[in-house]
Amino acid sequence: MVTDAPDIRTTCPYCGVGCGVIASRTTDGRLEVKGDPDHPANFGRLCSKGSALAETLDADGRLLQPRLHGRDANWDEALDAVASGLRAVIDAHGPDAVALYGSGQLLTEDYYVANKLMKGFIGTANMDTNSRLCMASSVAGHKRAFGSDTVPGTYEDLEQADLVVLVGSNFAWCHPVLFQRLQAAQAKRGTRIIVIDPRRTATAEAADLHLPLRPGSDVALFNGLLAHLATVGAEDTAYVAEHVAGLDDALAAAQALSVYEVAAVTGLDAITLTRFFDMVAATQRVVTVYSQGVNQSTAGTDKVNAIINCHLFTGRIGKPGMGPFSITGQPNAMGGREVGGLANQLAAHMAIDSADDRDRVQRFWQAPSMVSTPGLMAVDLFRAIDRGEVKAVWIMATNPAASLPEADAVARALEKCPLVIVSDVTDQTRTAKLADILLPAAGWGEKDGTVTNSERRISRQRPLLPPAGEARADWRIICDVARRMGFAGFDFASPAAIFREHAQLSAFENGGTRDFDIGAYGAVEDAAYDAMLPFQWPAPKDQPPGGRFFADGGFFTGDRRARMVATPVRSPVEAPSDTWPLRLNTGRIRDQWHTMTRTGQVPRLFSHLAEPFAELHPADADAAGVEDADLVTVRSPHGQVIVRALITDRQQKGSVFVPMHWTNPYASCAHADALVAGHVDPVSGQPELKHMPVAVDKVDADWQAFVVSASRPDPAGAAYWSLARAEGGWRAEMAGIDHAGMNADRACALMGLAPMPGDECLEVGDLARGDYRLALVRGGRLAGLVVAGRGPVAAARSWLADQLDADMTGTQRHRILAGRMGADEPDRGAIICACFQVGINQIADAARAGAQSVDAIGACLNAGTNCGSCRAEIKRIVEVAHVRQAG
Ligand SMILES: Nc1nc2c(c(=O)[nH]1)N[C@H]1C(S)=C(S)[C@@H](COP(=O)(O)OP(=O)(O)OC[C@H]3O[C@@H](n4cnc5c(=O)[nH]c(N)nc54)[C@H](O)[C@@H]3O)O[C@H]1N2
Ligand SMILES: Nc1nc2c(c(=O)[nH]1)N[C@H]1C(S)=C(S)[C@@H](COP(=O)(O)OP(=O)(O)OC[C@H]3O[C@@H](n4cnc5c(=O)[nH]c(N)nc54)[C@H](O)[C@@H]3O)O[C@H]1N2
Ligand code: SF4
Ligand SMILES: [Mo]
Repeated sequence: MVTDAPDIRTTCPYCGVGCGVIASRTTDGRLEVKGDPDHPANFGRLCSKGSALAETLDADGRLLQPRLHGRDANWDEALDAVASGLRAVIDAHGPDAVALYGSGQLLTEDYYVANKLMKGFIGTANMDTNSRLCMASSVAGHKRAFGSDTVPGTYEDLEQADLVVLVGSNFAWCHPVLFQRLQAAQAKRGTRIIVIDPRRTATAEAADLHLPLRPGSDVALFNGLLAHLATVGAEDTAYVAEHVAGLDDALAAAQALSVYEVAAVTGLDAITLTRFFDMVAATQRVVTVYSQGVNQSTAGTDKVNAIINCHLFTGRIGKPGMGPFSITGQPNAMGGREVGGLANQLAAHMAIDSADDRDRVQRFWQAPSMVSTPGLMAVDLFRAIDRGEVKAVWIMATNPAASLPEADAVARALEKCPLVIVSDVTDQTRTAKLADILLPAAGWGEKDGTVTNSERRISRQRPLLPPAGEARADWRIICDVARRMGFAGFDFASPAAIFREHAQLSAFENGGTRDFDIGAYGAVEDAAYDAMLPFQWPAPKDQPPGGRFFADGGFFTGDRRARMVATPVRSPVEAPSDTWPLRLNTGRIRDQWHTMTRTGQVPRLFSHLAEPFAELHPADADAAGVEDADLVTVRSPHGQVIVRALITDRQQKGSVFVPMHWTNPYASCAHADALVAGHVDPVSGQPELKHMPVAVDKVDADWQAFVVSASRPDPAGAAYWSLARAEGGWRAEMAGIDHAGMNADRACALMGLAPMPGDECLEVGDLARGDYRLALVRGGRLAGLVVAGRGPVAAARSWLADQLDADMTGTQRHRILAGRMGADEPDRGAIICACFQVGINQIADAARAGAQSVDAIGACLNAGTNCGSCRAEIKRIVEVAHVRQAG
């Protein structure tokens, strides 16, 4: 029941789609969220993560007070400590001995003042951000091609295209609402979809054509495409003649390989290649969407330019349904680029290496110590910390000890660093645990400001609640520190005041020379800022906002022409060898967000995948002597993880995929980035996070257990563990190499439950004989359960996880102890639809009973009818069920 308290319109804090959210209050005081039907990014839709936002608001583990060297402190002490700590390092070692490492999860206003403080006042460009791991190659590719970091197109292009090519993008899981818009267009206008990804992802399942290319071989593929486009005469000669330079060199590089050589490099057969080439050549309205399979590579910038080359050559850019489209990851990756958050940017799309730009920004800011050279990029920055050259670092809204390559070395560098300041909403992250000074930041639902999505649309994030505890907005913390350091220019009364200055700078001496201009908002009043509707840039004063770029040229280079760039074929830096035979691919799963600090609070977001895994091809598993559900180590020279083997033919031979999400609060040893080397793209500085050679070996555990508990399980003594939330408590997987056996005391300890008088401990079996179960019954209800065995535990996990607090007085106790439901309670199997908690077995049963399509499944089970994130998987389950039936 919703009260008549006014609804608040805000923006989802997860991916770069930037969906509008409406929050309302129920009569019992809870907040509820739904998609905003009027927001032009989502028109009312939300994905599984967005739909669960309300459940993340009272997260435990919230950091509620500043902390100095492990003790609680008040804000005055903390801010003084930050200001005097930074000042002392600057005085003794100069400004380049301090650094700030930010995030695409900061709001534009936070980001703007952080960048201003570092680059104009402290006087160092050692301000980088996690966008270095995310968008840097796209930024560099845009700048090489367009002279500016411009995304030419809009989301509508996906709906107006006849062919959408998704390169290195698991769109169905990572940009689910945009994927739904694309699928709706597919149904309506027959848009064809091509997916270029080494893995057969949920996105690939929904495609007309999937190209499972060899990891890292995209440049060869797009060079091959360019050569083909030239051969068949697909050049837009007028566009190229008027607006493009560099054709000859780019074409010569592209023609260096024959189609057979392209086939050999990419591992694709010539027929598939030709089909791809022909589809692109024959279609005018083509959008090429690309993401981390492109950016996170030592050839990332070349991959971006190889893609853009094809669009420039055919003039397919900036027109309805056409263009290259770099899709952003974080909610404000684009805003961070606008304010110049990267170490090689200045502000408002101006460049550090331009004397004119430096002069302009200096005059605008009245800056006392303007930077003159680029600063250290993320990977180098943490190496400089390790060498002791950077002695103070302020980390905001990111978890580098988990998300940077060579993560264990990053953690060691932070341990050594004399002054580590961390602003976060939680104290649970690996990075927060290494902080000298911890600053509690206001989180989503408390913060106030703006974000910019992938299509350059600026939307408001509005507060729904007061900040938890003593938490404060990041912009305010930064300005307070700046003032304490004696800097003028940080007397902002509100985010609106910062936004005005940001907008004024974008228009300052611009006159159409820079793409980023939101001068129309330079004098926006507080009330108008509060009420601001989503708008797209450019939004210069007195001109209509938004739209596309470059249909008629007008590039931001000296001669206003775009550049086609010669992109020679290179391989990933490290090649697999006998010692390290498999390529590690890393990335995302559908229902978790990065290091899980927020999505990890929500039980249903664990129902799809609850444990860290390594996805292996059957042949590679065989070679390593690994069976499905075995525990395995994945090792590289930099570190190791222990995860569950998942053997599927979706994985290509020679590759293994490990998700990036599981960090220490949720798993004993699963940091994917502990394995990855810090090789970076020579142009963009973005690390190669997807191609690391590794080895996989089986772990011989003495025992394994599946645990459900009303308390947080305590895995002390387990060599492996992973935790997940369940309704009313927790679920966990554990394994041990000790031979201590299992008894009621130990099982209760694993559940994190101390038996109390009146508790009943129901025990069955004996681990020595291979199978042990214990249920702890409190007040007649299930309080905890351990199902243990010698190998991987077979149990109906989703069902058991739902039995916490179940009545244990009747037949249920036998079923629970057996680890299986009765015939009258069908096993849903692994949950596919997180919104309605519909499992794989239910979907397959319905398909066998006649439901032929995703919509038919929706009609009988509701699955896939809310957020739609699972529709691609439902389609696959329906197909497999029908094939099995036919066979
Ligand atoms: N559910 C969820 N959604 C998210 C996020 C999240 O944490 N969870 N994070 C957000 C963020 S910050 C980002 S940056 C985006 C990332 O969104 P995506 O880029 O779509 O996600 P990833 O899983 O990192 O990688 C995409 C794909 O690249 C493929 N790939 C690997 N190597 C290559 C290669 O050499 N060539 C090609 N063509 N493909 C390759 C991988 O197999 C993978 O399927 O997602 C955003 N959305
Ligand atoms: N191996 C591998 N590594 C990767 C990737 C990969 O694909 N593979 N992807 C890379 C990419 S694309 C990205 S974007 C990064 C993401 O990596 P991170 O940025 O490290 O991941 P998050 O878990 O999102 O970290 C955000 C932190 O900010 C906190 N936070 C949330 N809101 C606020 C706020 O308002 N203020 C403050 N101060 N803090 C807040 C959260 O609690 C959390 O601790 O990972 C990169 N690392
Ligand atoms: S697609 Fe999902 S995660 Fe991305 S902005 Fe929309 S609701 Fe949020
Ligand atoms: Mo990202």
